[in-house]
Amino acid sequence: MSFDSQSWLARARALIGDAHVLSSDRGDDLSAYTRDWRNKFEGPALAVLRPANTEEVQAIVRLAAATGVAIVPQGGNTGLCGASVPGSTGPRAVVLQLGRLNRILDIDVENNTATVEAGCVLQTLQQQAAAVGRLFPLSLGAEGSCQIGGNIATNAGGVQVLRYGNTRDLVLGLEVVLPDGERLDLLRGLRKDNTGYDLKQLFIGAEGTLGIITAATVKLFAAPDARVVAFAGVASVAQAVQLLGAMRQRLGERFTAFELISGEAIALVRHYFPDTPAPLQGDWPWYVLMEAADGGDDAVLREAMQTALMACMEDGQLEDVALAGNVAQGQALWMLRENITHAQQMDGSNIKHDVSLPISRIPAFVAAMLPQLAQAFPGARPIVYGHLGDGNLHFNVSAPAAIEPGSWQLQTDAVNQVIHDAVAALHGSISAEHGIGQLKRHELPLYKSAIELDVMRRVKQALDPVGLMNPGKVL
Ligand code: FAD
Ligand code: 2HG
Ligand code: ZN
Repeated sequence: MSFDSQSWLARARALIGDAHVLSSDRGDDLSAYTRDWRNKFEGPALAVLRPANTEEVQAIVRLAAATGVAIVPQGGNTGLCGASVPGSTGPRAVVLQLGRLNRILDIDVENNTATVEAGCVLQTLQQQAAAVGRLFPLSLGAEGSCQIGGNIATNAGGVQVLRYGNTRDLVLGLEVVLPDGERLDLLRGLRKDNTGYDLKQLFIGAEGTLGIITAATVKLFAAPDARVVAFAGVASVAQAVQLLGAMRQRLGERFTAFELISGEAIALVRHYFPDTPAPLQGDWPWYVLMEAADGGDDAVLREAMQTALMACMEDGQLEDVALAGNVAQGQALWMLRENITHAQQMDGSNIKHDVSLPISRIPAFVAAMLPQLAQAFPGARPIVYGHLGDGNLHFNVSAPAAIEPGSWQLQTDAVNQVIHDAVAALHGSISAEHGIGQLKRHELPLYKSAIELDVMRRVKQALDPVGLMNPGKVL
């Protein structure tokens, strides 16, 4: 039987309301939903559907399953690997945008949990938790627009993993609509539960390929009263790794963030955001942004941070350091770090790498990679930074200054091979926190064992045998 898109759209509109089914045939502009944040991936969608609640999600999923229409779940569309938009080939698809499921259902202060709908913007959850003296620690540059459902579906990392772990470590319960429209209620706020397989883990980091997350119960923590930010110049990545070890030893659980930033990355941010102040007098090849947080008095934490940093300086673990004097200065230091992605995007074409390695191996990896890239791709500009405290580097390579527009992306496979082969040789990962999506789908079989891929395919087959849940992503 031939597919009648008009009657499909009419059925969808009857299920969730006329205004919440966007389609190009009636003049709606779908590009904000069908093109990814980097403008790298774009695919056609029959419609963009914006359901209001779990029941409406179920109704749409059932309609799609019955009519062979694929579903691309979408949160804030800030993902960096093309997983949140339709592929350019594959089955007819709709984008299921979760933004209207945005309620905070419950904050249980005594249990230290929040239960939220999937479309709640991360920053809103952070703010609502703070309003009751609690911290939701997931923190990343896109927090003003990414959604908790997207964070869970990508197992997002961010800048506080050092202290609080990845998103996976923050999720206690989930509600999921399965590819056949069944509602799987795992929405529990328990810290201990050994009643068989931990099913929620399947959906965390699955990039929407196994079902649609509609709600989650997440952990909250005591909101720290004191927070201190420091910015150090170091002579090498090896020195930064020594500094990391020494600061963790001295500050313990109070140490919450340790971000490595290359001199090139700082220069790029200061070029595109000229109001950004220089945090240190001199120039260093590498910088480190550190944060500590604790309950109690700001002055006490500041004193502890200062003492630790001075000891590190005496021990030769850093070259120069500045401590933010107040909240605004701390935020300005963080903007230096958070604006790197934007500055590199403004600067033109770049090939992103989101790799993780044992921290001890990172200095040798960087030392080997930089000359190797320079030799293989003359003029290429590595912009290296990342969550060194988690062993996660964004080893992004910007196009040589004099190059035909568009031609640097043609080098993607060749550049990836140099970097990812080296990562694999050191038993690292080619995707530490951003995921696989469309971007690295063809590389996954090169770096993951056949048996791991086989088990992943069996899980996919068990939950989504027809393959309509975010097809063309991950596997
Ligand atoms: P989307 O981009 O909409 O979707 C991402 C994936 O999740 C897709 O596969 C999509 O199908 C799926 N999905 C979305 N919602 C659901 C749902 N409800 N149910 C099932 N599947 C769903 N990432 C990091 O890990 N760390 C960082 O530090 C970081 N910093 C960033 C900084 C900037 C400036 C930008 C633009 C991105 C950054 N990211 C970072 C990447 C991105 O923000 C994260 O991956 C984020 O978690 C994606 O959330 P989202 O709501 O935008 O999801
Ligand atoms: C970050 O750490 C994000 O800032 C984005 O993960 C990294 O843009 C990138 O490559
Ligand atoms: Zn990152």
